[in-house]
Amino acid sequence: MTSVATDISVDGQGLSDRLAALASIGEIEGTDGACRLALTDEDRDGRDLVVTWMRDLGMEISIDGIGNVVGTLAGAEPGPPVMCGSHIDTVRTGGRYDGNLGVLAGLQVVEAVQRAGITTRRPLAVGFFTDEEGSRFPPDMLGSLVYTGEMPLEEALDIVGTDGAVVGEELDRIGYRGPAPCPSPAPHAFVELHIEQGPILDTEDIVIGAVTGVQGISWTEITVAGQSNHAGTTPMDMRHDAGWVATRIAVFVHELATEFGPPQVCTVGRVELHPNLVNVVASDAVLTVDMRNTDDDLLTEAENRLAAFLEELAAESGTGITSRRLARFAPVEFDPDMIRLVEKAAAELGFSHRRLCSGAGHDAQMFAPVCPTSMVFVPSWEGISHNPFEHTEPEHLEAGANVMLRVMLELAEIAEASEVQATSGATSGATAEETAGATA
Ligand code: HGY
Ligand code: MN
Ligand code: MN
Repeated sequence: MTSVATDISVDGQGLSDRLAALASIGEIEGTDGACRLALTDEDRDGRDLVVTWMRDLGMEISIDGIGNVVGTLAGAEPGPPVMCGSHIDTVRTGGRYDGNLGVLAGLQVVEAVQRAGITTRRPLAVGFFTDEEGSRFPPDMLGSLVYTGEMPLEEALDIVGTDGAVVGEELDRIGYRGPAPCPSPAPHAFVELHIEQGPILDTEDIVIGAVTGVQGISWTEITVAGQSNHAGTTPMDMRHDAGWVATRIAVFVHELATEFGPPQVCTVGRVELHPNLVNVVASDAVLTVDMRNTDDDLLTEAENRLAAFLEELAAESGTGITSRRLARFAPVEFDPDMIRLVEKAAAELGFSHRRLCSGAGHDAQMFAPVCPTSMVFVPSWEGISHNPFEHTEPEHLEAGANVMLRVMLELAEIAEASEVQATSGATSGATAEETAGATA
């Protein structure tokens, strides 16, 4: 078994070309971004394109009952693969790189391995997981939740989306309810390349993030039942105004985040009023609250403070307020050896790097309990994401993919190599300006 480090690298231009081709599906006019909400026709078309690329690479395709797709390149020996992957569904204001980068960089890794005539001991796998965004069908990371056994398949198939569609019916409609059983066997290891989606790497001018974990996530949907009334004739003290209540909730959670301080964040991202007319006091409101913190106790405290506020507000406003949890994930820590592997690969390739915790949720957090897992981050320009103007420099995309390639080769081990130029094994390039293992 050849275990020397190799100096193979991915085709950076090929990666950018595939990202552009995928972004053309559901493209958002005048931007680099795309809208491919989970299980829509655009998602189906994106899936078809990536499956075609996987087949062109000679990968064996597996589609499971929730529509997760995994392409596998055989290794010299059978057994659990070294897996990379992410998602190709987007939010409505999706950027070109969120999720897509981790999947398409995986295909570049496979291509580079084939080009170099390398056979790895373990199989290599690239996956894309259904409905990672969760914005149409909550919770987020739905596909990887089912893949790793955290949610029963039947429960996931029954989920009703924000538009009233049902997951199982939409999977059937787009032809992606596959035969592979859920949950799936755990991979040997899992690594996800992703844009940071926050400002840290960009601000500090650092190329690679060795991700230590993911912060806790809490999504709540709140329904307010008031009374529609005339906007002109109804005295203020006679109103049961769902619009006003929804606004009070948004102000409350914003002030709660300020009171707790970083890393606590709170977001009211969705508000629907009924009848939503200029001259009618709103009778109904449905809104969502997204709360996150790296500390699970603080996140629970924030949830409790919100619940108590809703009780007070219902009494004060004379409205009925109910809520339901859409998602709740405790903070996750990644495998220390995997984190070090990412740092080692970045250092060997001469990239500046630092540790940080992920503010966003990712499929990797679902794999952390079942196999050694970590993530590789690359910078997001101005920290912008979930925005069609999301941007990452091509050289950073390539850097991240090469770090992931090196991590995967280390984990999969090289069984045969026809054109490997063994390097001395010493680290090449500048020593990374490794900063202390601070987390965000
Ligand atoms: O919500 C998230 O953090 C991810 O984008 N699904
Ligand atoms: Mn993502
Ligand atoms: Mn996202």
